[in-house]
Amino acid sequence: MKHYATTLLLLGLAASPALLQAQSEFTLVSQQPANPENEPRPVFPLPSERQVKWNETEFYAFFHYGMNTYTNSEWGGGGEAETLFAPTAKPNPRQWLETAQKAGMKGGIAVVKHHDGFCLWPTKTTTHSVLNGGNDYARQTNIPKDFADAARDLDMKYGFYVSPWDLNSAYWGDGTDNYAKKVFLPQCAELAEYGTDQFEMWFDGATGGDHQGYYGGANTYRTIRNATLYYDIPNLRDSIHNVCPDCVMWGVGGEARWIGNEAGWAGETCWSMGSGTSGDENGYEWHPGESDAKATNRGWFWHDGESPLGAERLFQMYLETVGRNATLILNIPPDKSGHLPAATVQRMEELGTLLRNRLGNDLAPSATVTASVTRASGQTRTYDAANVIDGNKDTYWATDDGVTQATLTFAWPEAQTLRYVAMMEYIRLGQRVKGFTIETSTDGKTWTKRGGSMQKTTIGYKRIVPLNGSTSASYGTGFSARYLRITITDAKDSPLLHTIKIY
Ligand code: FUL
Repeated sequence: MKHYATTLLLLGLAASPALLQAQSEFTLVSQQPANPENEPRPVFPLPSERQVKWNETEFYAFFHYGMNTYTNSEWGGGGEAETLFAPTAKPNPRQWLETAQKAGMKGGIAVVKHHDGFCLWPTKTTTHSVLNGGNDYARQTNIPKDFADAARDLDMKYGFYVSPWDLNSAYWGDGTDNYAKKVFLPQCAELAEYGTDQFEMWFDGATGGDHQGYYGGANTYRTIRNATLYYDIPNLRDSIHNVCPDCVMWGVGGEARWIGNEAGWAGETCWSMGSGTSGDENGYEWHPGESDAKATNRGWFWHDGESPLGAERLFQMYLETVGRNATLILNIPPDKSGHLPAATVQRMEELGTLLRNRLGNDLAPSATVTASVTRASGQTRTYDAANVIDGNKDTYWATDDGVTQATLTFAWPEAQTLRYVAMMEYIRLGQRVKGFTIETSTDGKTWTKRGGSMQKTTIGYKRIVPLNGSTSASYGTGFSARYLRITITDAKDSPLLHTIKIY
């Protein structure tokens, strides 16, 4: 009866001109666009081009240097006399970046203004700057210029930390929009002039509160309610992107997120959407994680007597951040001479050696790789398993749309000693993988699961799995095997992997 009534209703509707019109529109919408390359359908949200490039920077340095270096402080109050800034030598950003490069880092972010408001460049926006510093080295200091020049010379990425909170400025938190208009946006514009090739501007989200500030002599406590509105972030983001198209606006800027701790770890499950250590599988915006961590045992700024953490601990941080779909910005503070101390330089060299020795000799290209399922080729491109070992990040292995389980098997003619597997998704079409396993075998018949009790869920931009399941003692003796099998057990849609490296 119900079926009969529905049929009548449909017949009646079919005669209506409105429905005919709707039907023809529907037909148009449902026509599939030509897809000669048989490219997989995207899984939204997608990253912007600048976010992809930013992710490729992976591991970079943070350099906290400024007024606090000379006052043994972490958060100055903003009323410090400019003359207290008095480097004992000419600050040397080139040495900072050279050291970072030795550690295997691809770039760095220099703090050029911290919350105390003291500017490390000859700004026109305030007198609280190097121009009124305590000696000739101070007055000749221009960190953004020297930093950008050195980075270009060394072929490294660079960017600046410019604190939106400003404990020196009379305007900050005064109930008007003067601060954004007269100080903060002009400062960002000045900094953009030091190079259109910046990869990140770092904006901390501090909103004032229970820390007393100078605020132009008011010596009081101030708070703002909404950082995004107060700093006019949408406007700032557009203006910076007009000048620096690849510059990701971190933090309040909204294009990359804080990983939720300062201890150098991301969640084993880590989505590039949402917030915090694990992100959100269903987040509606691409918002990848960056982990800011200290390589020394005290504050962000240099304090006499401090020392760098051990290379093994730093390597563990690397595995728990870069190896878990986050970037790692590792802080190495210059001392009062404006140089990195010898102990820091040595530790960074040790870290670089560990990274090269452990994650530098990829065994995957010497294997034959086969997939249980492979997407049909397009006119000029394939989606074959071999794409994951061709050294090209633009070619990837894929299954057909909707096929979310598949295996990739690596086979070597001789047994290998295996310790780590690094996998990378083709994130331009979205983050997809939700579950995987890794197994090894000596005969291709009996398989043993590897990676201990670690969650084998997300991959994202990059996931590195220590096969012994430990990030703190990951190297060990390794596992002897002729075969390694990766099984994608669950994904939002066809898994797309562009690179797999096996060490
Ligand atoms: C925080 C700041 O308050 C710290 O001083 C430091 O700069 C850190 C990296 O970000 O939000």
